Amino acid sequence: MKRILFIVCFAVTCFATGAQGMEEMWDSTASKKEHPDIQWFKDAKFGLFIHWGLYSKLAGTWQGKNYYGSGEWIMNQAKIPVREYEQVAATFNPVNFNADEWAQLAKDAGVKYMVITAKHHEGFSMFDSKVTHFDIVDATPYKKDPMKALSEAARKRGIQFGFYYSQFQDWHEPNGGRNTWDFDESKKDYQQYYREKAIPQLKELLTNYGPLGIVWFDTPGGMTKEQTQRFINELRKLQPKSLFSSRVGQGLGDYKDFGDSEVPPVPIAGAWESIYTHNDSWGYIAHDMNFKSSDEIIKLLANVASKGGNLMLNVGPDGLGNIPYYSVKYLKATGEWLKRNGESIYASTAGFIPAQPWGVTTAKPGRLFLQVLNRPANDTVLVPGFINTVSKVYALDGKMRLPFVKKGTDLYVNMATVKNVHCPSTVLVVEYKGAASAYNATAPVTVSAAFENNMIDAIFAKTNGNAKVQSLTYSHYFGDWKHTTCVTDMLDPGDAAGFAVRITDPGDYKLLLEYACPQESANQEGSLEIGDKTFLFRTLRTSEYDHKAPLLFIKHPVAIFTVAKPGIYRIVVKPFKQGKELFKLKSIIVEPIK
Ligand code: H79
Repeated sequence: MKRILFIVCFAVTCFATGAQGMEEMWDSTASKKEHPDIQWFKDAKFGLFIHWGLYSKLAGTWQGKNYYGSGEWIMNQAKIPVREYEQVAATFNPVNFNADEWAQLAKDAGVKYMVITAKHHEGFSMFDSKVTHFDIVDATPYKKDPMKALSEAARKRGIQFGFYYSQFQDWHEPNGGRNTWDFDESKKDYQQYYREKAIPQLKELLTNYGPLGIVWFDTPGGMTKEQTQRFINELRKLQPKSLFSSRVGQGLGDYKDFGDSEVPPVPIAGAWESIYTHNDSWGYIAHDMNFKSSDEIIKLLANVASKGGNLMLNVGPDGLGNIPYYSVKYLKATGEWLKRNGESIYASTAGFIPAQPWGVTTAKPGRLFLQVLNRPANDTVLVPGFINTVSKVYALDGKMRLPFVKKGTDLYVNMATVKNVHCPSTVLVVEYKGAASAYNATAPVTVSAAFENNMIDAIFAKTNGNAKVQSLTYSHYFGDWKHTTCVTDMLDPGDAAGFAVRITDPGDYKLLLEYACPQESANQEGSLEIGDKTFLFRTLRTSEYDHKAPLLFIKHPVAIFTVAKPGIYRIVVKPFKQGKELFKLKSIIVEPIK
Protein backbone atom coordinates (compact mmCIF):
# COMPACT_ATOMS: atom_id res chain seq x y z
CA MET A 1 0.00 0.00 0.00
CA LYS A 2 2.70 2.50 1.04
CA ARG A 3 4.46 3.00 -2.26
CA ILE A 4 6.15 6.19 -1.34
CA LEU A 5 8.70 6.37 1.39
CA PHE A 6 8.97 9.79 2.95
CA ILE A 7 11.69 11.19 5.06
CA VAL A 8 9.71 12.07 8.14
CA CYS A 9 12.17 11.86 11.00
CA PHE A 10 13.07 15.55 10.84
CA ALA A 11 9.45 16.52 10.87
CA VAL A 12 8.64 14.22 13.76
CA THR A 13 11.35 15.60 16.00
CA CYS A 14 10.82 19.26 15.23
CA PHE A 15 7.18 19.55 14.39
CA ALA A 16 5.45 17.00 16.60
CA THR A 17 4.67 19.54 19.28
CA GLY A 18 1.73 21.73 18.46
CA ALA A 19 1.60 25.50 18.57
CA GLN A 20 2.46 27.29 21.75
CA GLY A 21 3.66 24.01 23.26
CA MET A 22 0.17 23.14 24.44
CA GLU A 23 0.16 19.82 22.73
CA GLU A 24 2.40 16.96 23.68
CA MET A 25 4.27 14.65 21.35
CA TRP A 26 1.89 12.79 19.15
CA ASP A 27 2.67 9.17 18.42
CA SER A 28 3.24 9.01 14.65
CA THR A 29 1.19 6.38 12.88
CA ALA A 30 4.37 4.49 12.08
CA SER A 31 4.37 3.13 15.62
CA LYS A 32 0.68 2.59 16.19
CA LYS A 33 -2.24 1.01 14.44
CA GLU A 34 -4.36 3.28 12.31
CA HIS A 35 -8.03 3.70 13.06
CA PRO A 36 -9.91 1.28 10.75
CA ASP A 37 -12.15 4.11 9.53
CA ILE A 38 -9.38 6.62 8.82
CA GLN A 39 -9.49 6.38 5.01
CA TRP A 40 -12.36 8.83 4.40
CA PHE A 41 -10.41 11.39 6.40
CA LYS A 42 -7.16 10.81 4.48
CA ASP A 43 -9.05 11.23 1.21
CA ALA A 44 -11.08 14.28 2.32
CA LYS A 45 -8.28 16.89 2.00
CA PHE A 46 -10.57 19.86 2.65
CA GLY A 47 -12.75 20.50 5.70
CA LEU A 48 -14.73 23.42 7.11
CA PHE A 49 -14.23 24.49 10.70
CA ILE A 50 -16.87 26.71 12.33
CA HIS A 51 -16.35 28.69 15.54
CA TRP A 52 -19.68 29.82 16.89
CA GLY A 53 -20.66 30.73 20.43
CA LEU A 54 -21.62 33.63 22.70
CA TYR A 55 -18.34 35.33 21.74
CA SER A 56 -19.74 35.61 18.19
CA LYS A 57 -22.37 37.96 19.59
CA LEU A 58 -19.77 40.05 21.43
CA ALA A 59 -17.85 40.32 18.14
CA GLY A 60 -14.63 41.52 19.80
CA THR A 61 -16.18 44.28 21.91
CA TRP A 62 -16.95 44.29 25.65
CA GLN A 63 -18.35 47.32 27.47
CA GLY A 64 -17.34 49.67 24.68
CA LYS A 65 -13.77 48.46 24.50
CA ASN A 66 -12.51 46.62 21.41
CA TYR A 67 -10.39 43.51 21.80
CA TYR A 68 -8.00 42.34 19.12
CA GLY A 69 -7.18 38.87 20.40
CA SER A 70 -8.94 35.93 18.80
CA GLY A 71 -12.69 36.51 19.29
CA GLU A 72 -13.48 33.35 21.26
CA TRP A 73 -10.93 34.48 23.89
CA ILE A 74 -12.78 37.69 24.83
CA MET A 75 -14.08 36.36 28.17
CA ASN A 76 -10.49 35.59 29.14
CA GLN A 77 -8.99 38.76 27.69
CA ALA A 78 -11.52 41.10 29.32
CA LYS A 79 -11.59 38.87 32.44
CA ILE A 80 -15.38 38.89 32.32
CA PRO A 81 -16.87 37.40 35.51
CA VAL A 82 -18.98 34.28 34.94
CA ARG A 83 -22.15 35.97 36.24
CA GLU A 84 -21.77 38.83 33.75
CA TYR A 85 -20.85 36.54 30.86
CA GLU A 86 -23.98 34.49 31.51
CA GLN A 87 -26.02 37.60 30.68
CA VAL A 88 -24.74 37.48 27.09
CA ALA A 89 -26.79 34.33 26.57
CA ALA A 90 -30.00 36.27 27.26
CA THR A 91 -29.26 38.39 24.17
CA PHE A 92 -28.07 35.58 21.88
CA ASN A 93 -30.70 35.08 19.22
CA PRO A 94 -29.27 33.86 15.90
CA VAL A 95 -32.48 34.26 13.94
CA ASN A 96 -30.62 34.23 10.61
CA PHE A 97 -29.11 30.81 11.21
CA ASN A 98 -30.12 28.49 8.39
CA ALA A 99 -28.67 24.97 8.59
CA ASP A 100 -29.34 24.23 4.93
CA GLU A 101 -27.62 27.42 3.79
CA TRP A 102 -24.53 26.66 5.87
CA ALA A 103 -24.37 23.05 4.73
CA GLN A 104 -24.95 24.08 1.11
CA LEU A 105 -22.11 26.59 1.36
CA ALA A 106 -19.90 23.78 2.66
CA LYS A 107 -21.00 21.63 -0.26
CA ASP A 108 -20.40 24.43 -2.79
CA ALA A 109 -16.96 25.07 -1.26
CA GLY A 110 -16.08 21.44 -1.93
CA VAL A 111 -15.35 20.45 1.67
CA LYS A 112 -15.79 16.83 2.67
CA TYR A 113 -16.17 17.39 6.41
CA MET A 114 -17.35 20.02 8.82
CA VAL A 115 -16.45 20.52 12.48
CA ILE A 116 -18.34 23.03 14.64
CA THR A 117 -17.77 24.23 18.20
CA ALA A 118 -20.29 22.48 20.43
CA LYS A 119 -18.60 24.11 23.42
CA HIS A 120 -15.53 26.34 23.36
CA HIS A 121 -13.43 27.46 26.35
CA GLU A 122 -16.16 29.95 27.37
CA GLY A 123 -18.14 26.92 28.57
CA PHE A 124 -21.39 27.70 26.72
CA SER A 125 -23.11 24.73 25.08
CA MET A 126 -24.34 25.47 21.57
CA PHE A 127 -26.52 22.33 21.77
CA ASP A 128 -29.39 21.08 23.89
CA SER A 129 -27.71 19.74 27.01
CA LYS A 130 -29.35 18.21 30.05
CA VAL A 131 -26.09 18.59 31.96
CA THR A 132 -26.34 22.40 32.34
CA HIS A 133 -28.73 25.30 31.90
CA PHE A 134 -25.91 27.30 30.31
CA ASP A 135 -26.88 26.10 26.85
CA ILE A 136 -28.58 27.55 23.79
CA VAL A 137 -31.97 25.96 24.46
CA ASP A 138 -32.27 26.88 28.15
CA ALA A 139 -30.44 30.20 28.34
CA THR A 140 -31.20 32.08 25.12
CA PRO A 141 -34.30 33.53 23.48
CA TYR A 142 -33.48 31.35 20.45
CA LYS A 143 -34.50 28.20 22.40
CA LYS A 144 -33.68 25.79 19.56
CA ASP A 145 -30.78 23.39 19.00
CA PRO A 146 -28.93 24.51 15.82
CA MET A 147 -26.58 21.50 16.00
CA LYS A 148 -29.41 19.08 15.35
CA ALA A 149 -30.41 20.83 12.14
CA LEU A 150 -26.82 21.37 11.00
CA SER A 151 -25.76 17.76 11.57
CA GLU A 152 -28.69 16.60 9.47
CA ALA A 153 -28.20 19.17 6.71
CA ALA A 154 -24.50 18.26 6.41
CA ARG A 155 -25.09 14.53 6.34
CA LYS A 156 -27.85 14.94 3.76
CA ARG A 157 -25.19 16.44 1.47
CA GLY A 158 -22.66 13.68 2.07
CA ILE A 159 -20.49 15.83 4.34
CA GLN A 160 -18.97 14.18 7.41
CA PHE A 161 -20.08 16.07 10.50
CA GLY A 162 -18.07 16.55 13.69
CA PHE A 163 -17.98 18.48 16.95
CA TYR A 164 -15.23 20.60 18.49
CA TYR A 165 -15.40 20.19 22.26
CA SER A 166 -13.09 22.00 24.69
CA GLN A 167 -12.60 19.11 27.07
CA PHE A 168 -10.36 20.75 29.67
CA GLN A 169 -10.73 24.52 29.50
CA ASP A 170 -14.14 25.62 30.70
CA TRP A 171 -14.17 29.15 32.07
CA HIS A 172 -17.76 28.84 33.26
CA GLU A 173 -17.13 26.03 35.74
CA PRO A 174 -15.43 26.36 39.13
CA ASN A 175 -13.55 23.12 38.45
CA GLY A 176 -12.95 23.62 34.72
CA GLY A 177 -9.52 24.59 33.43
CA ARG A 178 -8.08 28.11 33.21
CA ASN A 179 -10.61 30.58 34.59
CA THR A 180 -8.27 32.18 37.12
CA TRP A 181 -10.18 35.47 37.46
CA ASP A 182 -13.22 33.91 39.15
CA PHE A 183 -11.75 30.74 40.60
CA ASP A 184 -8.57 29.67 42.33
CA GLU A 185 -6.82 27.25 39.98
CA SER A 186 -5.07 25.51 42.91
CA LYS A 187 -8.40 24.60 44.52
CA LYS A 188 -9.87 23.04 41.38
CA ASP A 189 -10.83 19.41 41.09
CA TYR A 190 -10.51 18.77 37.37
CA GLN A 191 -11.68 15.19 37.77
CA GLN A 192 -14.96 16.42 39.19
CA TYR A 193 -15.41 18.70 36.19
CA TYR A 194 -14.65 15.85 33.79
CA ARG A 195 -17.07 13.58 35.67
CA GLU A 196 -19.88 16.10 35.96
CA LYS A 197 -19.70 18.08 32.74
CA ALA A 198 -17.21 17.13 30.01
CA ILE A 199 -17.85 13.39 29.90
CA PRO A 200 -21.67 13.57 30.25
CA GLN A 201 -21.81 16.28 27.56
CA LEU A 202 -19.56 14.36 25.18
CA LYS A 203 -21.86 11.40 25.70
CA GLU A 204 -24.82 13.58 24.73
CA LEU A 205 -23.00 14.71 21.60
CA LEU A 206 -22.06 11.15 20.69
CA THR A 207 -25.61 9.94 21.25
CA ASN A 208 -28.03 12.59 20.01
CA TYR A 209 -26.56 13.81 16.72
CA GLY A 210 -26.21 10.73 14.55
CA PRO A 211 -22.87 9.35 13.38
CA LEU A 212 -20.04 11.83 14.01
CA GLY A 213 -17.06 11.74 11.66
CA ILE A 214 -14.85 13.56 14.13
CA VAL A 215 -14.68 14.64 17.73
CA TRP A 216 -12.23 17.52 17.72
CA PHE A 217 -10.62 18.05 21.13
CA ASP A 218 -8.44 21.04 22.00
CA THR A 219 -5.95 22.19 24.67
CA PRO A 220 -5.74 19.06 26.82
CA GLY A 221 -5.05 19.22 30.54
CA GLY A 222 -5.74 17.71 33.95
CA MET A 223 -5.44 14.08 32.88
CA THR A 224 -2.58 11.58 32.88
CA LYS A 225 -1.99 9.35 29.88
CA GLU A 226 -3.89 6.50 31.59
CA GLN A 227 -6.83 8.78 32.43
CA THR A 228 -6.87 10.10 28.86
CA GLN A 229 -6.91 6.54 27.51
CA ARG A 230 -9.83 5.63 29.80
CA PHE A 231 -11.65 8.82 28.74
CA ILE A 232 -11.18 7.83 25.08
CA ASN A 233 -12.25 4.22 25.69
CA GLU A 234 -15.41 5.32 27.44
CA LEU A 235 -16.40 7.63 24.57
CA ARG A 236 -15.32 5.19 21.85
CA LYS A 237 -17.95 2.69 22.99
CA LEU A 238 -20.67 5.10 21.87
CA GLN A 239 -19.28 5.63 18.37
CA PRO A 240 -16.37 3.39 17.46
CA LYS A 241 -16.15 4.86 13.93
CA SER A 242 -15.72 8.44 15.09
CA LEU A 243 -12.18 9.83 14.75
CA PHE A 244 -10.65 11.71 17.69
CA SER A 245 -8.18 14.54 17.01
CA SER A 246 -4.67 14.41 18.51
CA ARG A 247 -5.47 17.30 20.83
CA VAL A 248 -7.23 14.83 23.07
CA GLY A 249 -3.69 14.87 24.49
CA GLN A 250 -0.93 12.60 25.73
CA GLY A 251 0.09 11.50 22.24
CA LEU A 252 -3.26 9.76 21.75
CA GLY A 253 -5.93 10.36 19.12
CA ASP A 254 -6.50 9.03 15.62
CA TYR A 255 -4.84 11.68 13.51
CA LYS A 256 -2.35 14.46 14.01
CA ASP A 257 -3.26 18.10 14.15
CA PHE A 258 -0.43 20.51 13.62
CA GLY A 259 -0.39 23.77 15.56
CA ASP A 260 -2.95 26.43 14.71
CA SER A 261 -2.01 27.84 11.27
CA GLU A 262 0.90 25.48 10.72
CA VAL A 263 1.84 23.45 7.65
CA PRO A 264 4.74 21.01 7.97
CA PRO A 265 7.58 21.90 5.59
CA VAL A 266 8.06 18.39 4.19
CA PRO A 267 5.70 15.47 3.40
CA ILE A 268 4.44 13.64 6.46
CA ALA A 269 3.16 10.06 6.44
CA GLY A 270 -0.09 9.10 8.17
CA ALA A 271 -3.35 10.99 8.66
CA TRP A 272 -2.98 14.64 9.61
CA GLU A 273 -4.56 18.05 9.34
CA SER A 274 -3.52 21.71 9.18
CA ILE A 275 -6.03 24.19 10.56
CA TYR A 276 -6.27 27.81 9.49
CA THR A 277 -8.86 30.47 10.04
CA HIS A 278 -10.15 32.47 7.08
CA ASN A 279 -9.19 35.83 8.57
CA ASP A 280 -7.12 36.25 11.76
CA SER A 281 -9.66 35.37 14.44
CA TRP A 282 -11.40 32.01 14.93
CA GLY A 283 -14.56 33.41 16.48
CA TYR A 284 -16.36 36.33 14.75
CA ILE A 285 -14.89 39.78 15.31
CA ALA A 286 -16.48 42.77 13.61
CA HIS A 287 -13.11 44.47 13.11
CA ASP A 288 -11.16 41.58 11.58
CA MET A 289 -11.33 42.04 7.82
CA ASN A 290 -8.13 40.23 6.86
CA PHE A 291 -9.81 37.50 4.81
CA LYS A 292 -7.72 35.25 2.59
CA SER A 293 -8.71 35.49 -1.07
CA SER A 294 -9.79 32.35 -2.90
CA ASP A 295 -6.38 32.33 -4.62
CA GLU A 296 -4.69 32.24 -1.24
CA ILE A 297 -7.00 29.48 0.00
CA ILE A 298 -6.34 27.38 -3.12
CA LYS A 299 -2.58 27.82 -2.79
CA LEU A 300 -2.77 26.83 0.85
CA LEU A 301 -4.89 23.79 0.01
CA ALA A 302 -2.50 22.71 -2.76
CA ASN A 303 0.45 23.19 -0.45
CA VAL A 304 -1.09 21.16 2.41
CA ALA A 305 -2.15 18.40 -0.02
CA SER A 306 1.38 18.35 -1.48
CA LYS A 307 2.63 17.38 1.99
CA GLY A 308 -0.05 14.69 2.31
CA GLY A 309 -2.48 16.37 4.73
CA ASN A 310 -5.92 17.94 5.02
CA LEU A 311 -6.70 21.63 5.30
CA MET A 312 -9.55 22.48 7.67
CA LEU A 313 -10.41 26.14 7.09
CA ASN A 314 -12.37 28.03 9.73
CA VAL A 315 -15.15 30.57 9.36
CA GLY A 316 -16.70 32.59 12.18
CA PRO A 317 -20.42 33.26 11.77
CA ASP A 318 -21.76 36.28 13.67
CA GLY A 319 -24.21 36.33 16.57
CA LEU A 320 -27.19 36.44 14.23
CA GLY A 321 -26.07 33.35 12.34
CA ASN A 322 -24.63 35.04 9.24
CA ILE A 323 -21.43 33.71 7.72
CA PRO A 324 -19.27 36.73 6.77
CA TYR A 325 -19.75 37.95 3.19
CA TYR A 326 -16.12 37.38 2.15
CA SER A 327 -16.09 33.88 3.63
CA VAL A 328 -19.11 32.97 1.53
CA LYS A 329 -17.67 34.59 -1.58
CA TYR A 330 -14.17 33.08 -1.38
CA LEU A 331 -15.32 29.65 -0.23
CA LYS A 332 -17.60 29.45 -3.26
CA ALA A 333 -14.76 30.52 -5.57
CA THR A 334 -12.56 27.82 -4.01
CA GLY A 335 -15.32 25.31 -4.74
CA GLU A 336 -15.43 26.43 -8.37
CA TRP A 337 -11.73 25.70 -8.75
CA LEU A 338 -12.18 22.34 -7.01
CA LYS A 339 -14.98 21.38 -9.40
CA ARG A 340 -12.49 21.60 -12.26
CA ASN A 341 -9.33 20.53 -10.45
CA GLY A 342 -10.49 18.48 -7.46
CA GLU A 343 -9.19 15.31 -9.10
CA SER A 344 -5.69 16.53 -8.18
CA ILE A 345 -6.63 17.15 -4.54
CA TYR A 346 -9.25 14.69 -3.24
CA ALA A 347 -7.86 11.23 -2.40
CA SER A 348 -4.40 12.34 -3.48
CA THR A 349 -1.21 11.67 -1.57
CA ALA A 350 1.87 13.86 -1.12
CA GLY A 351 3.75 14.63 -4.33
CA PHE A 352 7.10 12.86 -4.67
CA ILE A 353 8.79 15.84 -6.35
CA PRO A 354 9.85 18.55 -3.85
CA ALA A 355 8.54 22.12 -4.25
CA GLN A 356 9.75 23.93 -7.39
CA PRO A 357 9.70 27.62 -8.30
CA TRP A 358 6.52 26.95 -10.31
CA GLY A 359 4.68 25.17 -7.48
CA VAL A 360 4.09 21.86 -5.76
CA THR A 361 3.00 18.32 -6.59
CA THR A 362 0.32 15.87 -5.48
CA ALA A 363 0.04 12.24 -6.56
CA LYS A 364 -2.18 9.26 -7.30
CA PRO A 365 -1.01 5.86 -8.54
CA GLY A 366 0.45 6.36 -12.04
CA ARG A 367 -0.17 10.13 -12.02
CA LEU A 368 1.74 13.11 -10.73
CA PHE A 369 -0.19 16.39 -10.55
CA LEU A 370 1.80 19.56 -11.11
CA GLN A 371 0.14 22.42 -9.26
CA VAL A 372 1.50 25.32 -11.29
CA LEU A 373 1.05 28.20 -8.86
CA ASN A 374 3.53 30.50 -10.68
CA ARG A 375 3.50 30.23 -14.43
CA PRO A 376 7.03 30.22 -15.89
CA ALA A 377 7.74 33.10 -18.29
CA ASN A 378 9.03 30.67 -20.93
CA ASP A 379 6.06 28.30 -20.43
CA THR A 380 8.46 25.47 -19.70
CA VAL A 381 7.83 23.53 -16.52
CA LEU A 382 10.91 21.64 -15.35
CA VAL A 383 10.25 18.59 -13.18
CA PRO A 384 13.70 17.50 -11.98
CA GLY A 385 14.39 14.02 -10.61
CA PHE A 386 11.58 12.36 -12.56
CA ILE A 387 12.80 8.79 -12.86
CA ASN A 388 9.77 7.02 -14.37
CA THR A 389 8.93 6.72 -18.06
CA VAL A 390 6.29 9.29 -18.98
CA SER A 391 3.36 8.12 -21.13
CA LYS A 392 1.53 11.43 -21.50
CA VAL A 393 1.12 14.92 -20.09
CA TYR A 394 -2.07 17.00 -20.20
CA ALA A 395 -3.82 19.93 -18.54
CA LEU A 396 -6.31 18.57 -15.99
CA ASP A 397 -9.00 21.11 -16.88
CA GLY A 398 -9.93 20.38 -20.50
CA LYS A 399 -7.57 17.40 -20.90
CA MET A 400 -5.47 19.09 -23.60
CA ARG A 401 -2.33 17.06 -24.38
CA LEU A 402 0.95 18.90 -23.83
CA PRO A 403 4.32 18.28 -25.46
CA PHE A 404 7.13 17.14 -23.21
CA VAL A 405 10.74 16.01 -23.43
CA LYS A 406 12.77 13.96 -21.05
CA LYS A 407 16.51 14.68 -20.68
CA GLY A 408 17.87 12.13 -18.26
CA THR A 409 15.69 12.50 -15.16
CA ASP A 410 14.64 16.04 -16.12
CA LEU A 411 11.14 16.25 -17.49
CA TYR A 412 10.31 19.44 -19.44
CA VAL A 413 6.64 20.16 -20.10
CA ASN A 414 5.64 22.89 -22.52
CA MET A 415 2.44 24.59 -21.39
CA ALA A 416 2.36 27.34 -24.05
CA THR A 417 -0.97 26.11 -25.41
CA VAL A 418 -2.67 26.31 -22.01
CA LYS A 419 -4.81 29.44 -22.06
CA ASN A 420 -3.63 32.06 -19.62
CA VAL A 421 -7.05 32.52 -18.01
CA HIS A 422 -6.81 33.57 -14.39
CA CYS A 423 -6.23 30.45 -12.37
CA PRO A 424 -4.49 30.30 -8.99
CA SER A 425 -3.23 26.82 -9.75
CA THR A 426 -3.16 25.40 -13.26
CA VAL A 427 -2.94 21.65 -12.82
CA LEU A 428 -0.92 19.56 -15.27
CA VAL A 429 -1.07 15.79 -15.13
CA VAL A 430 1.92 13.56 -15.81
CA GLU A 431 0.98 9.94 -16.46
CA TYR A 432 3.87 7.58 -15.97
CA LYS A 433 4.72 3.90 -15.87
CA GLY A 434 5.87 1.93 -12.85
CA ALA A 435 5.84 2.61 -9.12
CA ALA A 436 6.33 6.16 -7.81
CA SER A 437 9.85 7.09 -6.85
CA ALA A 438 10.78 8.25 -3.36
CA TYR A 439 10.65 11.88 -2.27
CA ASN A 440 14.19 13.18 -2.46
CA ALA A 441 14.61 15.56 0.45
CA THR A 442 18.22 16.32 -0.46
CA ALA A 443 17.65 17.31 -4.09
CA PRO A 444 19.12 20.73 -4.91
CA VAL A 445 16.66 23.63 -4.95
CA THR A 446 15.85 24.76 -8.49
CA VAL A 447 16.55 28.37 -9.45
CA SER A 448 15.42 29.54 -12.88
CA ALA A 449 15.37 32.79 -14.84
CA ALA A 450 11.77 32.02 -15.85
CA PHE A 451 10.46 33.31 -12.50
CA GLU A 452 10.62 36.80 -11.09
CA ASN A 453 11.96 35.35 -7.91
CA ASN A 454 13.10 31.98 -6.63
CA MET A 455 12.81 31.16 -2.97
CA ILE A 456 15.38 28.96 -1.27
CA ASP A 457 13.67 28.12 1.99
CA ALA A 458 15.53 27.62 5.28
CA ILE A 459 14.13 24.12 5.42
CA PHE A 460 16.65 23.08 2.74
CA ALA A 461 19.71 24.23 4.70
CA LYS A 462 22.48 21.85 5.63
CA THR A 463 23.83 23.28 8.84
CA ASN A 464 27.27 23.18 10.44
CA GLY A 465 28.39 23.87 14.00
CA ASN A 466 25.60 25.12 16.26
CA ALA A 467 23.36 26.35 13.43
CA LYS A 468 19.99 24.63 13.28
CA VAL A 469 16.76 24.62 11.32
CA GLN A 470 13.85 25.43 13.60
CA SER A 471 10.13 26.17 13.34
CA LEU A 472 9.49 29.46 15.17
CA THR A 473 6.04 30.11 16.58
CA TYR A 474 4.74 33.61 17.27
CA SER A 475 1.46 35.40 17.40
CA HIS A 476 0.22 38.38 15.50
CA TYR A 477 -1.86 40.67 17.63
CA PHE A 478 -5.12 38.88 16.87
CA GLY A 479 -3.72 35.76 18.49
CA ASP A 480 -3.56 33.71 15.32
CA TRP A 481 -0.31 31.75 15.47
CA LYS A 482 2.28 31.96 12.72
CA HIS A 483 4.99 29.41 12.14
CA THR A 484 8.13 30.10 10.14
CA THR A 485 11.02 27.76 9.58
CA CYS A 486 14.36 29.53 10.01
CA VAL A 487 18.06 28.79 10.36
CA THR A 488 18.95 29.92 13.89
CA ASP A 489 21.94 29.89 16.24
CA MET A 490 24.60 31.14 13.81
CA LEU A 491 27.01 32.79 16.26
CA ASP A 492 30.40 32.17 14.76
CA PRO A 493 31.90 31.42 11.34
CA GLY A 494 31.66 27.69 12.08
CA ASP A 495 27.88 27.98 12.41
CA ALA A 496 27.04 27.99 8.73
CA ALA A 497 23.99 27.33 6.60
CA GLY A 498 24.71 25.70 3.24
CA PHE A 499 22.30 25.29 0.35
CA ALA A 500 22.66 23.23 -2.80
CA VAL A 501 20.97 25.03 -5.69
CA ARG A 502 20.63 24.14 -9.29
CA ILE A 503 20.64 27.25 -11.47
CA THR A 504 19.16 26.32 -14.82
CA ASP A 505 19.88 29.46 -16.84
CA PRO A 506 22.96 31.64 -17.38
CA GLY A 507 22.73 35.33 -16.53
CA ASP A 508 22.92 37.82 -13.68
CA TYR A 509 21.02 37.23 -10.46
CA LYS A 510 20.38 39.37 -7.41
CA LEU A 511 20.53 37.56 -4.06
CA LEU A 512 18.48 38.76 -1.11
CA LEU A 513 18.56 37.40 2.42
CA GLU A 514 15.19 37.25 4.15
CA TYR A 515 15.70 37.35 7.89
CA ALA A 516 14.51 38.61 11.27
CA CYS A 517 17.04 40.39 13.47
CA PRO A 518 16.67 41.92 16.94
CA GLN A 519 18.55 45.03 18.09
CA GLU A 520 21.31 43.01 19.77
CA SER A 521 22.02 41.15 16.53
CA ALA A 522 21.96 44.21 14.31
CA ASN A 523 25.10 45.75 12.78
CA GLN A 524 27.00 42.47 12.64
CA GLU A 525 28.92 41.32 9.61
CA GLY A 526 28.05 38.18 7.74
CA SER A 527 29.11 36.59 4.50
CA LEU A 528 27.44 34.84 1.62
CA GLU A 529 29.52 32.59 -0.58
CA ILE A 530 28.37 31.38 -3.96
CA GLY A 531 30.61 29.65 -6.47
CA ASP A 532 34.08 31.13 -5.88
CA LYS A 533 32.76 34.55 -4.77
CA THR A 534 32.27 35.89 -1.25
CA PHE A 535 29.92 38.80 -0.51
CA LEU A 536 29.91 40.66 2.80
CA PHE A 537 26.94 42.36 4.41
CA ARG A 538 25.98 43.99 7.69
CA THR A 539 22.73 42.96 9.42
CA LEU A 540 19.77 45.31 9.73
CA ARG A 541 17.44 45.36 12.69
CA THR A 542 13.85 44.14 12.21
CA SER A 543 12.20 42.93 15.44
CA GLU A 544 12.81 40.96 18.59
CA TYR A 545 11.60 37.35 18.70
CA ASP A 546 8.77 37.39 21.22
CA HIS A 547 6.18 34.70 20.76
CA LYS A 548 3.36 37.15 21.56
CA ALA A 549 4.25 39.65 18.81
CA PRO A 550 4.77 39.58 15.05
CA LEU A 551 8.22 38.50 13.91
CA LEU A 552 9.22 40.87 11.12
CA PHE A 553 11.41 39.83 8.22
CA ILE A 554 13.42 42.04 5.90
CA LYS A 555 14.51 41.19 2.37
CA HIS A 556 18.07 42.47 2.35
CA PRO A 557 19.85 42.53 -1.05
CA VAL A 558 23.44 41.40 -0.55
CA ALA A 559 24.86 40.37 -3.91
CA ILE A 560 24.72 40.26 -7.68
CA PHE A 561 26.15 37.11 -9.11
CA THR A 562 26.80 36.11 -12.70
CA VAL A 563 26.04 32.56 -13.70
CA ALA A 564 28.17 31.74 -16.72
CA LYS A 565 27.34 28.07 -16.76
CA PRO A 566 24.07 26.49 -15.56
CA GLY A 567 24.64 23.82 -12.92
CA ILE A 568 24.77 23.04 -9.23
CA TYR A 569 26.05 25.83 -6.99
CA ARG A 570 26.59 25.88 -3.26
CA ILE A 571 25.51 28.92 -1.25
CA VAL A 572 26.91 29.33 2.26
CA VAL A 573 25.70 31.95 4.72
CA LYS A 574 27.59 32.51 7.98
CA PRO A 575 28.78 35.12 10.49
CA PHE A 576 32.00 36.89 9.49
CA LYS A 577 33.29 36.72 13.04
CA GLN A 578 32.13 35.51 16.42
CA GLY A 579 29.31 37.49 18.04
CA LYS A 580 25.62 37.29 18.85
CA GLU A 581 23.25 35.20 16.77
CA LEU A 582 23.60 36.70 13.27
CA PHE A 583 19.86 36.59 12.50
CA LYS A 584 17.04 34.14 11.96
CA LEU A 585 17.30 33.28 8.28
CA LYS A 586 13.98 32.50 6.60
CA SER A 587 15.06 32.20 2.99
CA ILE A 588 17.42 33.29 0.25
CA ILE A 589 15.59 34.93 -2.62
CA VAL A 590 17.18 34.79 -6.05
CA GLU A 591 15.92 37.28 -8.65
CA PRO A 592 17.03 37.07 -12.26
CA ILE A 593 18.10 40.48 -13.61
CA LYS A 594 16.50 41.10 -16.96
O1 H79 B 1 -10.23 27.37 18.90
C1 H79 B 1 -9.08 28.05 18.47
C2 H79 B 1 -8.36 28.67 19.62
O2 H79 B 1 -9.21 29.41 20.48
C3 H79 B 1 -7.82 27.46 20.31
N1 H79 B 1 -7.46 26.56 19.23
C4 H79 B 1 -8.01 27.08 18.00
C5 H79 B 1 -8.49 26.00 17.11
C6 H79 B 1 -6.74 27.78 21.23
N2 H79 B 1 -6.82 27.55 22.52
N3 H79 B 1 -5.73 27.94 23.08
N4 H79 B 1 -4.96 28.44 22.17
C7 H79 B 1 -5.53 28.36 20.98
C8 H79 B 1 -3.68 29.01 22.47
C9 H79 B 1 -3.86 30.19 23.35
C10 H79 B 1 -3.33 31.39 23.01
C11 H79 B 1 -3.33 32.53 23.88
FE1 H79 B 1 -3.98 34.38 23.50
C12 H79 B 1 -2.24 33.39 24.01
C13 H79 B 1 -4.30 32.91 24.79
C14 H79 B 1 -3.84 34.08 25.46
C15 H79 B 1 -2.57 34.39 24.95
C16 H79 B 1 -4.33 34.43 21.60
C17 H79 B 1 -3.64 35.57 21.97
C18 H79 B 1 -5.54 34.45 22.28
C19 H79 B 1 -5.55 35.54 23.06
C20 H79 B 1 -4.39 36.24 22.87
